[in-house]
Amino acid sequence: MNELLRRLLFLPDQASTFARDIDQLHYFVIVTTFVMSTAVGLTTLFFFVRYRRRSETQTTPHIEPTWWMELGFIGTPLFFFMLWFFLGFREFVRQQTPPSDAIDVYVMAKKWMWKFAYPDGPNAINVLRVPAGRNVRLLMTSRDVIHSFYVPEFRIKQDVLPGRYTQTWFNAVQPGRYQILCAEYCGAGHSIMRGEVIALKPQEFEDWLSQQRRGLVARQDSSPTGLDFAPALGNLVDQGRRIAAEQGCLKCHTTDGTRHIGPTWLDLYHRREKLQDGSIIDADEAYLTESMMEPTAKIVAGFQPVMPSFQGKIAGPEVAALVEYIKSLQSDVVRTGPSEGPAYAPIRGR
Ligand code: HEC
Ligand SMILES: [Cu+2]
Repeated sequence: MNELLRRLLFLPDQASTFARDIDQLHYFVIVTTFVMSTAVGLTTLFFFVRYRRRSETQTTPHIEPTWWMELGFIGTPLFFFMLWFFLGFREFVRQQTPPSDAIDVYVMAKKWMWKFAYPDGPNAINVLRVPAGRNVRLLMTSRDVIHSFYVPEFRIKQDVLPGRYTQTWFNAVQPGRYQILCAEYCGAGHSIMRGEVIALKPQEFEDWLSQQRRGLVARQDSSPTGLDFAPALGNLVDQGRRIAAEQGCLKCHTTDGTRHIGPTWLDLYHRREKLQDGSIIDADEAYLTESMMEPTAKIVAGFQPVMPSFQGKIAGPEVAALVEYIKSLQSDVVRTGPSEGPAYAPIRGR
């Protein structure tokens, strides 16, 4: 049944763990609306014949529908609309919530290509290699205009915006090659902005990754400074450390837990940060990026809004490197004993 409907509707293969559920909702909506509109059409035809005007003097009687008829006419469509909304929303939330065991890949879109960067390894253009059967999270940003990352076989489509990160995730059920399209009209080359997901067997993926890493090390060794080709290649965390120093972030931020002009970066990732307006946010990738691009959008409680905006001063890959660097600053020792005063508002775990 699934296969028949999929073919009838010309839908592509179902290659991710989302695909079947999304399609099932699709079939449900299509079949219900199809049945209903056919019923309405046939009833209309029947009424044409049955209640046609028979004489010149015939008039239409006035009919007062009963309350239960009204209830039926309003309630039935409402019930279906609410049901679709509920099922769709559940699926939406699932797609918006990447599982915590996912591997991360940074995606940078620009006119007219897709760049993929693995946190501790290689970069690639237009080809995204992932292991089949594993959860993969994509952290995406654009260098110029709005693009949209779309893989029809996976049933995922997510807008990619300049100056901020959006995320999506997927789990490719089988090794294979799947087309990536841009689903947001982004200029003259929009239709050639194509890429490919190559889902490999997990072992093949590991082999590819370690081969790429060896290649990186070799290239790094042969370059006199070791940094010549950065930020195109190399370890994102190391790049981030270098960029933070170059851009002067460390004049205001520390990485050892002490408070300076700005909050410390130690344990910043996923810290539950209290803002000046009293709200509490989770310091995820999106928040970290926003803090660099629009520092005044969310001011951390207890600090002055003195941080300059880095919008346009640091490029997409550099932002990714800074985020990875901040994420790498985790203290795994939990300090016990008397506190030395807050390095930041200690609201974690409240
Ligand atoms: C002039 C000092 C200054 C510089 C330079 C500076 N910052 Fe900040 N930064 C601050 C202050 C003050 C805050 C807290 C107030 C706020 O939220 O705007 C802050 C907040 C942040 C936050 C949010 C921290 C939190 O605890 O929620 C991040 C992330 C951040 N900065 C990153 C950077 C990066 C990356 C750079 C360099 C590219 C940088 N900052 C450069 C002063 C600075
Ligand atoms: Cu595009």
